[in-house]
Amino acid sequence: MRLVHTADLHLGYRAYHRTNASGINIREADVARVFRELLERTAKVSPELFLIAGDIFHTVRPSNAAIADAFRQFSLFREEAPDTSVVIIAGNHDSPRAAETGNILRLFAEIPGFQVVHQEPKRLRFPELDTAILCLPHNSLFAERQPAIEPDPETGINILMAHAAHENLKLISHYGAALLRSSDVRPEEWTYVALGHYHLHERLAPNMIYPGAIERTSIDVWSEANRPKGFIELDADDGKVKFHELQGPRTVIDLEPIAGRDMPASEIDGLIESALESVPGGIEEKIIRLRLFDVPRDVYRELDHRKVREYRTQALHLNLDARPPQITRHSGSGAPGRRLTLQEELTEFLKHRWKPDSRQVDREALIELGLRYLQEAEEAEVLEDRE
Ligand SMILES: [Mn+2]
Repeated sequence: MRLVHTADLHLGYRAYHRTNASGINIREADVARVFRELLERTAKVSPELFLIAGDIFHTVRPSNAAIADAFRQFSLFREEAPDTSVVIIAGNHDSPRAAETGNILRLFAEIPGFQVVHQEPKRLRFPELDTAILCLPHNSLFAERQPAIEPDPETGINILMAHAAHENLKLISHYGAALLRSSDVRPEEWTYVALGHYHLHERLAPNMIYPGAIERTSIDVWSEANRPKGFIELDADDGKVKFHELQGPRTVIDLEPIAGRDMPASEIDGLIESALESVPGGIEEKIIRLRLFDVPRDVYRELDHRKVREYRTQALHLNLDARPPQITRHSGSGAPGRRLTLQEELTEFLKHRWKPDSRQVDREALIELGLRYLQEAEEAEVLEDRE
């Protein structure tokens, strides 16, 4: 029995306020294109099972266009791979907080061969494959009564599929996801553990894997620079795992920061130019960040901003992130002498120093909200153009 495992599609994701000739946000179009590549290549593999471990959509209420496109593509997939059973679970991005809101993912259960688990834990059985899949969507892990995470002794191939943050991940914050403890999930008891939520490809055990998101859609998109995107193929009979790299994701480059201490603006201009010119194949259509450390505001103002604007029109997105010299105030966090990013500062403050008036406040949700606002501000290029 062979299966394909993917997660974190984030259909409908948008960023940078740049549209293509059809008026569609370019990043949304990127995600849709890579989604098509994923389905075409999965159909070529023609597995018995196709598992999608949550975050199909970027938001609980995706646009009609994103819903219609997903439905169309999944229906085409059905025609291309009529013998593949598809199992979808909901993630934190596509699980409404109130159950009565209803989950848009249920729509896909209308397609023959598709099953969707979006709320309660559920074990799906495929007797002809001697396979059982225990599905743990995001909301199921917050239920008062926690599901027993145990394989089915009657079935030969047992698969666990969950959308959660495994505690062995080196994450700063889980951004509202459920935490999966090592003591709850013992991979040696399962044929395979198919995880979703973490956007980087990560193999926590030979048979316990995060495939990673199919495009670079994280709040901190720079954490996904230079890391391959792809999906997993598993041969459940011999345990062989193959990572298929996707070709379509847009290039994201986080350039080596420039240390601008005691430099005149002209010298920094030169370093910016050579850094951007060092990008293989040029900066055109790419997503690029270049950090300038220890550049005082008056020096920053003197940079050649006309040139910078030119670079900005060539790249899809250029984040020229200048930080004035400042002594790190929070000892123990971050590298010595390095100023915290706004994102880090916000997370650190809300996590450790801020005392809420009410116990009702969901700290993780607030951090996520704050980070999202910062991202939106960054997308509007407000933060970049502080001159
Ligand atoms: Mn996700």
